[in-house]
Amino acid sequence: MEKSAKIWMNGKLVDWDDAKIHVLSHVIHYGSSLFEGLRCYPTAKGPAIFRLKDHTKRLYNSCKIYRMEIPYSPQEIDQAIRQLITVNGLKDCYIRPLVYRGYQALGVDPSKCPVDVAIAVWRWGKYLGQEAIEKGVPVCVSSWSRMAQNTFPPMAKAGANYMNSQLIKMEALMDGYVEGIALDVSGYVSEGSAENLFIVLDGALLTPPLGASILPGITRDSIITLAGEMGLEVREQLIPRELLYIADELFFTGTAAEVTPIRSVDKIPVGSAGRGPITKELQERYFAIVSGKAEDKYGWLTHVS
Ligand code: PPE
Repeated sequence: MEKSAKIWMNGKLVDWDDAKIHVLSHVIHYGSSLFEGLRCYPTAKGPAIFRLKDHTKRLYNSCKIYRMEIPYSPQEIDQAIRQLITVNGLKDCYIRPLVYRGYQALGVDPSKCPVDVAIAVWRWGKYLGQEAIEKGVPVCVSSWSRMAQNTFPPMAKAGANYMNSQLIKMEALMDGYVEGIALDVSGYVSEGSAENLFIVLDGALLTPPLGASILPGITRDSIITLAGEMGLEVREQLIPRELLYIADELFFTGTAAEVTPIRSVDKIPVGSAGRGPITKELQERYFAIVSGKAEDKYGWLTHVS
């Protein structure tokens, strides 16, 4: 990965190579971390963070679910992110805020361990490859299911949930795909290892509901809004696996993946096996907003300075 100069740790700016924690920190043993992922894009008015307040809100929600109190206000976190981007001199970066149970005592009960906060920023290119945005990616349906809703709450963006994501991703890569789509424990379509999923079918846009073990994606929410602007009917509904094979278009959304078309599922071509017209139009609207080229009607951009 491309190193930056500084990382924010518990209110201090430390050198990238010195941003270390103790090996007996609670998080390392029991996965007790909650995190976010945002992107900052270059615009004509300087670098702008996409949906900063919504990401910070989701971080607080994730921590609330796990009874973790963040020792900073949301305003302090937002300010720290902006300061960090400026200090590192970045225009275009990925932002990773992380809240975790630190070093004090081992044992499952986290209550004795401090709640530590770190924020890192670095340059991160196209998540699923350079070509993916135009040509789409080949994916499979994973043999792994997403965790059941009453096991690891999927609405919390917890580090531990990504053990499930890793199984999905590794299997997909080993089998020659770029990504895997997981079903939920009832057999309905859930999401990719790190992306939400949309289906275009007969001119309507379908996406799994919150109860299908998905992360409530902020890109997902943005796409639902942009689809509404285009006059598309959007339905959050349970999606049977076979709809993936007969969809007109399919695409992933996520901060890292942005809007990435899917060109095949289990080697069955999706539509014309490339980027479909509705996907393309949604992509264009999305990229126009994040880059400040389209009017920021919803107040989604926060300028760094
Ligand atoms: N589902 C999962 C499981 C997920 O991890 C992400 C984001 C999404 C959906 C989309 O959410 P949003 O970014 O709010 O639209 N995954 C983040 C982490 C990726 C990583 O490899 O790390 C991301 O895209 O930043």
